[in-house]
Amino acid sequence: MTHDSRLWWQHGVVYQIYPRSFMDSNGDGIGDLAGITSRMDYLAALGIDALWLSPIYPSPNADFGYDVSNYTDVDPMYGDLTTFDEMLAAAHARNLHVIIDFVPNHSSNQHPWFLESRSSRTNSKRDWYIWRDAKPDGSLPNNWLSLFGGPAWKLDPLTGQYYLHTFLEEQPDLNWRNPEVKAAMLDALRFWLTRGVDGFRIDVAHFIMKDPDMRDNPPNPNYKVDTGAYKSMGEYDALLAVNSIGHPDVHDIFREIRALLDSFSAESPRYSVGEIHVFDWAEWAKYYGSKNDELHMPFNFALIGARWQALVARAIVEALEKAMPEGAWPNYVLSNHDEHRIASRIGSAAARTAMMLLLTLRGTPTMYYGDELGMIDGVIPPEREQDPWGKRVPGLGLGRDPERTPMQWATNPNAGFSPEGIQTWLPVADGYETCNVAWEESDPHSMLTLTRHLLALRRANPALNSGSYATITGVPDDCYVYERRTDSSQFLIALNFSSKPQVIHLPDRQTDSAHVALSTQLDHDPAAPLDLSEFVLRANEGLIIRIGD
Ligand code: TEU
Ligand code: CA
Repeated sequence: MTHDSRLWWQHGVVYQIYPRSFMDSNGDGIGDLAGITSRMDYLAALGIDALWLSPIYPSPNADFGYDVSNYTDVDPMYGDLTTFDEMLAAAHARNLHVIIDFVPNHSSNQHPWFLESRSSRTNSKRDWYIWRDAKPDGSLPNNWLSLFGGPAWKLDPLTGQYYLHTFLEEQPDLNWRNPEVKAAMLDALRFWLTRGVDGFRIDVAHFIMKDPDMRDNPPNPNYKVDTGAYKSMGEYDALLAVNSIGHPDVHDIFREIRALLDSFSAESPRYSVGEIHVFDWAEWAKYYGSKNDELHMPFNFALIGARWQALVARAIVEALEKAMPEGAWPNYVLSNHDEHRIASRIGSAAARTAMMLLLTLRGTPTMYYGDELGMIDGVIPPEREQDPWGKRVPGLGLGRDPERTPMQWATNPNAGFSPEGIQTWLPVADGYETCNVAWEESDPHSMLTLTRHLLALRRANPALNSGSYATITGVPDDCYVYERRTDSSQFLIALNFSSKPQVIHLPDRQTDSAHVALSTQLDHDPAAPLDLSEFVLRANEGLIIRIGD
C-alpha cells in the first residue's frame, strides 16, 4: 500500500514495556508507572515511536494483570489514574504514542461483574459469563481445554453450574454474545481513548467469539508428533481449538472496535493490534478485515517460532508479503512477555543481526524491553517462580518468568531497577553487570549502540521505514539479502545467519555505487566504497548498504 506519513503506527517502531519489570520508583521490588515516566527520556533517546504497556489495571495478579478486576482504573501497585495521566503526558511531550493492553476474553474472577454473575442463576449479570450445566451423565459441558492446563470448565458449587475459563480458573471468559457485555467493554475502550491513549494491544483477540453451540473440539491428529513447532503447549494441543476460539462472528466485533477507534482518530490516529495466534497466512490476513476495517494489524508471530536460518526467515517474509491484503500494513515481532528472549533463543551474536532484520523489514516492528541491550532469559530458582503457567504445567519449560526479569539500567545490585538491598519480584538476569543501559551507553560497540543506530537510520530513511521490499536471490543459503527502496533512495540489507564468514556476489549490481551505512559490528567506514560484485559478511554479521551517492 502507499504509505501514509501521518500514520505513526506504520512508519514507527513500537516498544513493549512489561510494567512490573521496567522501573521501580518506590522500592517495593515491582515496576510502576512513575518508574516508566522517570525513564521517558531514555525511551525518547532510544528512537522508538510508541510504547505498549502490558496491563496496568487493578488485578489480583493470578496471571499478572491479565486477570483484570476493573477495566477503567490503575492497580495501586502501579500508581493511579493521575500517575497514568502523567506518564501519558510525559510520553506525548516527547512524541511517543502509548498503547495499552486490553484484555477482552476474560476478566478476573474478582471482578464485580463475575462476583454478581456467580451469585445466583437469575442474577442480571449471570449471562455476562459462560455458564453451563454438566451433561446429563454428570460430565463436563464439553471437552474444551484450558491453555494453562486441565479442562476449561470449573464447577461453582454455589449455583451448581460450570463456568468457562480458557486460561486460569481465576480468569472466567466473558460472554461477548451478550450485548451488555460488548457495550461495557467498548465503554472501557472509550474511557481510555478519551484519556488520550493512542490505541490498544488486544489480548487473545480472536478468542472472544466461540462456537455458539459450544460443540466439542475435534482431536488433533498430529498430537505428540513433532511438527517442528516452536513449543509444545502440552495437553492443550491434544485437541484442535476450532470451536473454542475464533468463531467468524469475531470479525463483526472487530469492525465495531475499529469504528470506535476511527471515531477518535481525527486529531491523532489511533491503533489496534490483535494478539492472534493463527499460522495459516490466508486465515491470518482475514483479521485486517475484508475492507481493512477490522484491527489495524494482527500480530505476526512467525519469526518468534522460526529457527534462526536465512532460508526460513526469507520464506516467512515472502509468505507474508504475498499474503498481505491490498491496503494492509505488515508487522514483525521477535520477542514478547510470553516467549523466551531472542538472545537466549539464538545467541547474543545472532541477536544483533536479528535486531537488524526486525528493524529493516517492511512493516511495523514491535520490540521487547531489554532486547535493545541483548538481555538474556533469567534463571529463576524454583522457590521464586511466579508464572502460574509454569507452576501448573511443570517440566515443559512453559513458565514465562525468564523473559520477564527486571530491566537492566546499571551495574549496581538490582541493576538500578529497584534500590539495592530489597528483593525484586523476579531476580535480575545473569550478566547485568555489563548488559545494562549505563554500561552500554558508554560502549561504542554495544548492542544498545547498535539498536540506537538502527532506529536512527530507519527513522531518517523512508526507504527503510516505508519503502518497498524485494528479495535478492543468488546468495549463499546462510545469507538473506533484500532491498528496500523508494523512487529516490535504495538500500540493501545483507544478513549472515551463520557463524562462518560468507561471500556475497551481486554481479548485476557491480556498477552501483555502494557504501556500508551500518554493520552489526559497528566498525564500518561509511566513506569506503563497497564492491557489490564481491563482498564478505563476517560471522553473524549484518550490513545495511546504501546504494547511490
Ligand atoms: O497470551 C495468550 C497465549 O495463549 C500465549 O501465552 C500463547 O499461548 C503463547 O505465546 C504461544 O507461544 C496472552 C497474554 O500475552 C498472556 O500473557 C496471558 O497470560 C494470556 O493471554 C491470558 O490473558
Ligand atoms: Ca514499585
